[in-house]
Amino acid sequence: MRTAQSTVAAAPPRPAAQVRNVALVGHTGAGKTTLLEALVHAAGALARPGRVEDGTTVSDSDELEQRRGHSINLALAAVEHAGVKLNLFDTPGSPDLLGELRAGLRACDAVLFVVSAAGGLDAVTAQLWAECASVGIPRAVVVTQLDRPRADFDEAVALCQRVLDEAVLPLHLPMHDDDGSVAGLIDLLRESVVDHSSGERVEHPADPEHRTLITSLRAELVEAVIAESEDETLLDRYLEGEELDPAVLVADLETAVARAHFHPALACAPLTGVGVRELLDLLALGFPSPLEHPCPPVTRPDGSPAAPLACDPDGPLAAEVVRTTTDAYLGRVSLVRVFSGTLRPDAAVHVSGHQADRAAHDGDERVGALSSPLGATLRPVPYCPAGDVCTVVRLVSAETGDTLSDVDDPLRMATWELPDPQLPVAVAAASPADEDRLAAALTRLAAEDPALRIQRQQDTGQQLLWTAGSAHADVLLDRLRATVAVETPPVLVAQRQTLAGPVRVTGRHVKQSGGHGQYAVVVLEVAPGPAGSGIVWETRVVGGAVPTAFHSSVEKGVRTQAASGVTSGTPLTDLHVTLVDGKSHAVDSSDAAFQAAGALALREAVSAAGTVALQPWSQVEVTVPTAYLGSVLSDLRGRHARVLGSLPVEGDDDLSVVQAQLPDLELLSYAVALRGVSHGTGRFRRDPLGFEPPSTR
Ligand SMILES: Nc1nc2c(ncn2[C@@H]2O[C@H](COP(=O)(O)OP(=O)(O)O)[C@@H](O)[C@H]2O)c(=O)[nH]1
Ligand SMILES: [Mg+2]
Repeated sequence: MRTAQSTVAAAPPRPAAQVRNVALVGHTGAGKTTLLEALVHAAGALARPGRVEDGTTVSDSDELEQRRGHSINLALAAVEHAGVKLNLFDTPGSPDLLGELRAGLRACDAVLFVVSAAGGLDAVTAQLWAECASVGIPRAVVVTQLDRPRADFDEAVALCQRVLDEAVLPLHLPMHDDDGSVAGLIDLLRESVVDHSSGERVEHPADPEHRTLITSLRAELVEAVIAESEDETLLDRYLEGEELDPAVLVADLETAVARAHFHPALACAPLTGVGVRELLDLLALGFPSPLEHPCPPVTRPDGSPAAPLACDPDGPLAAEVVRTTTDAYLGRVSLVRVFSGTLRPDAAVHVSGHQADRAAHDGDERVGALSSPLGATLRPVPYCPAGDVCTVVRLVSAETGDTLSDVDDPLRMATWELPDPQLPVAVAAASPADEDRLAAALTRLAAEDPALRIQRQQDTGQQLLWTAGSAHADVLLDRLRATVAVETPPVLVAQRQTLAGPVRVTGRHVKQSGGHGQYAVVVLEVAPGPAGSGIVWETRVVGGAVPTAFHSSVEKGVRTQAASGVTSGTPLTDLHVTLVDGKSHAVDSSDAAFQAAGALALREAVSAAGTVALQPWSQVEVTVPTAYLGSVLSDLRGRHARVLGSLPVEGDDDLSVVQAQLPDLELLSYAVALRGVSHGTGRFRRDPLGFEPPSTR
């Protein structure tokens, strides 16, 4: 269902100086989608704002989002304000949907942190802020939902200063009516009041009663803003009491934001319209343009060096696919950020890129029409210059994360980093008739979502989706089920056996009838080996009882039998096997006979000594804010883990790394557990350790 109702055609493409790419981030429920809707409406691109509850917003255009009542995809709304093109990215708040968020961060030049005045800050948002800070992405804060009963702007700003950065400073203060409802804003820089109490937006100079409120806050703000000014005399002049031109202050504000030294905080109540216009102004006039954002590094598709790029519409083409969707009518729709050069409709482009364990791309294609999206509504544009974002139809091979470049000047951008997905979900076609459709649907999912890894598990034969968490898994399963009937059997872990104890056994392959080459006798000593040792082979035959030529035949017979298992098809491992003796026949011995004798001997060993079931274990490295270290450790102990140690991350005391070993069975849902005990902030990676008997737990 298409609900986004654009009232205007797409704005013409603008040079990079007049483009702003901004991602809205914040936890689920903070109010991002509602705020974006108000911005789009205020910018004149919507006749009437939609509501999240009704599934009518621009950014929650997907049926799944409408059903769930919150965003799961990266969405883009492109609008115009004050002669500037604003590409506004709405991101999902769940830490499980980090893949969509990362793509949004890649495509934007600045981030707007959306904080609910009634909700507080979550750990994931704080973590994300720190991450943006470490790479110097310009940031601002908007305190939204001011109309809520327990909304407290001052408290929200104080929290941001404490948790995010003390350089978060308000540009406005909310102004309340006698009944406590938000009536408007006090603009600290301009020393004016924006009054909505009449139902219209009316601006007038601040009254004396507001002046006292303004004075001290304004001083701090102005000093922070002009500290970055090119004009070094400004601060002195200000301190000497000179009135500074608000236009000069706004220009310096942009510099201060762009350098990521200062983070303006705005007040907003999108449902009443308060603060919406001011936010649009800040985005258009106070946020940095793509010209101030260094291009991601590029290489040739083979990894050899290429000249660094600048945001230049006449430079070589370098654009990146940040989102891929499939439309019933249009086919594949790719959302593309152009970093250098100009993308034109129907142009031939080189597509290159690769994700871990996916096919590498390196070929030429032709792009179809270009559009500037407003949610699901695609509005045609004639071209897309460096710094801008557009959607492209008809790219067949391009996947999320791939680079588009000139055919004669192929380039590849290093793609953005994503943590390894760690929550496995098994999927199977509900009927044989669905199998082909499932394979096609999985290929499509993989192309759309770099946060997903698809694996056919050799041992168990299961088709696994490795997802970032339960919310991600739910979204993927919903998508699959839209086209194919799938079941989700429990995820199995690989099983192994080893011998219960050492034995000495004989394998006799002696056939009187059946012709040549049927005589082989081997004596083996078979003993369980240490965990993870696999099958260790040794020969200690004296006096040529088994001719050297057949030693490897025996070994092969043993290894093949171990791999296919003896009882219930469970493979055997961690065995030390020694060939100690045997018999051969000058004419009737053969490679095949000695293989058969080796296999027989192993079967003998199993029936004589019995077996022990083994479980796979893995080594995990958990990275978590030190504040949650205690809960993570106690949770690990509850999972029979061997905790090897924990250390602060070098250069960042707020983060700790835990090394532990635990059974794979306990790891099946560890992604979900870690999410819980670390409030969404923990990450882990795993390396297989081998198989161990249950008693070692
Ligand atoms: N009263 C009020 N409710 C809001 C406001 N902003 C969002 N909401 C509601 O809060 C819920 C979450 O909002 P949404 O925009 O989906 O948040 P998101 O998850 O950050 O995109 C929805 O039910 C919204 O209707 C606001 O400013 N005032
Ligand atoms: Mg949302």
